[in-house]
Amino acid sequence: VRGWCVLAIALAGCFQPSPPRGLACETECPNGETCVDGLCHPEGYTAPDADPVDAPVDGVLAPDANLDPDNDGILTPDDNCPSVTNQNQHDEDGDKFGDACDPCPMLFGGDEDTDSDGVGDACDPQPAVAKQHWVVFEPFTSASTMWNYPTTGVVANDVMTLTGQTAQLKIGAKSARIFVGGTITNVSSSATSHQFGIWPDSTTSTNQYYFEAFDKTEGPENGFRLMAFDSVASNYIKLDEVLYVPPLPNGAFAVQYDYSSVQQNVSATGKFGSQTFTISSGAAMDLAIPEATSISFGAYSAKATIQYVAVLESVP
Ligand SMILES: [Ca+2]
Ligand SMILES: [Ca+2]
Ligand SMILES: [Ca+2]
Repeated sequence: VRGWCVLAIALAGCFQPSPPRGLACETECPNGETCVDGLCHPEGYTAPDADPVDAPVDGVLAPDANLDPDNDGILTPDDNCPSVTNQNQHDEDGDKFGDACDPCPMLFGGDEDTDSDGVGDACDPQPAVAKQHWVVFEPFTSASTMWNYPTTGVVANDVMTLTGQTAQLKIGAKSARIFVGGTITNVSSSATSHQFGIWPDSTTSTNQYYFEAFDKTEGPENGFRLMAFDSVASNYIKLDEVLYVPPLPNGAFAVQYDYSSVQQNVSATGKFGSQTFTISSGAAMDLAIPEATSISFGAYSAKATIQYVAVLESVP
């Protein structure tokens, strides 16, 4: 009988001298553990304070510095990013998460972050691969030294307004997803061409791969397009396009432009007014896509009222 019992213990652990960790106990727990509030815990464990000192008392906040752990002057119960310093509390998409801690700051909801890389699934080129991070989210609450503006005053009232102008964001990336959104209107009914574009620039190469919405009334070139510019041959190469009837569709617009010098491809998706598009360069080309060292945004014979620009980078 004894032999059977020893064998049974070895195989199935049928004998337990005291309750296992995390299970109910009265006083007794395994060696190295202690019984607290009816459960076994590692020794040294203390029960959480049932009545934290910083809890509101009769509707009045206790004078405790812990209520503002990020020191932005906004007490935690009212802070839309309780652990990130964000004094302006700006919330671009109005989803109650401040831009500073919102994993997808320009899209209401969509904040699940499956791979926990800080970029919400709805914004993430690889939602199940933790390789992304936000480089910048720009809600235009104030002028920023990260930009070269065409004129002073283009940033006001939480937007950047470009009318026949280009603004340059002084950041780069090897592999980036660029978001821009706002509203667009054509400025002159007599203009024969309208354009909105995103031009990643490079200090190491004069090759350019850009997105544009472009139309010319005298020509057949109307559409949302991905273009390459070969500066050596002074040659423009159309990579892909979705046509629209000119002029440039007005109304709300949003563009998501993927630019990769690592994968050697570009693609874009978005909408202008009711016109949507999805375009892609496809396979790598002979004309190398350079690492972007800055990113320009421009509107011509059109007024772009830009509410946000955001850039995330994928680490190879
Ligand atoms: Ca905060
Ligand atoms: Ca938000
Ligand atoms: Ca993610």
